[in-house]
Amino acid sequence: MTKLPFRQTAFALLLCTLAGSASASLTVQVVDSAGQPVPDAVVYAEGSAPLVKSPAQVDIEQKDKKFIPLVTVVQTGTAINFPNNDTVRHHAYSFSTPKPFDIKLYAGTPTKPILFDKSGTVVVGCNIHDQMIAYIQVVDTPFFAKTDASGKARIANIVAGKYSLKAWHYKQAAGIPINEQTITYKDDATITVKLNYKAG
Ligand SMILES: [Cu+2]
Repeated sequence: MTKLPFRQTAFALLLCTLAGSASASLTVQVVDSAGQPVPDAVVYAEGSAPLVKSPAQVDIEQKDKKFIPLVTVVQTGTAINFPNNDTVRHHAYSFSTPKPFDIKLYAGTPTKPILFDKSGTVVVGCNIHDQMIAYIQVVDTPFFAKTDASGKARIANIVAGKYSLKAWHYKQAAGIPINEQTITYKDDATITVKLNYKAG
């Protein structure tokens, strides 16, 4: 094997490190008590790793008299816009403790986004259309994801460490504690979380 000059060796090592961190992820499969995959569940890993602030700009739009998406997960400190893409006006509000708010009857995008600065569940409704509902899970960690139709969520760019892995679903009755387990994450892994109730 040809010996690489130091600089090239260092560069190759750097590339390997970057490739490694880019691909590392934790996949979480969420099933309910009947073993059925649960879509739209929120999973998040709380640990002692230094927190990176996610500067993401998040939208919950209103279209066809629905909030889209139904479920949103954000890190504490994230601002969310509520653009109205319908021709009718909406009035988005919440009474939830982490962030009560009220965006009175409006069209288009409200001038100011709402800042979600405390963790917890925020249920959003529309004062005009009773059927409209959205759920926001605000979490104190940058390591979070939402399950897809097959009940799988991929937490990307999670770093090695010990975590409390939590799972929350909007159909879980108030008062049911959030599903929680302690995990040690090292490298790419898949973990199954079983909720203690039937989601379907
Ligand atoms: Cu409405």
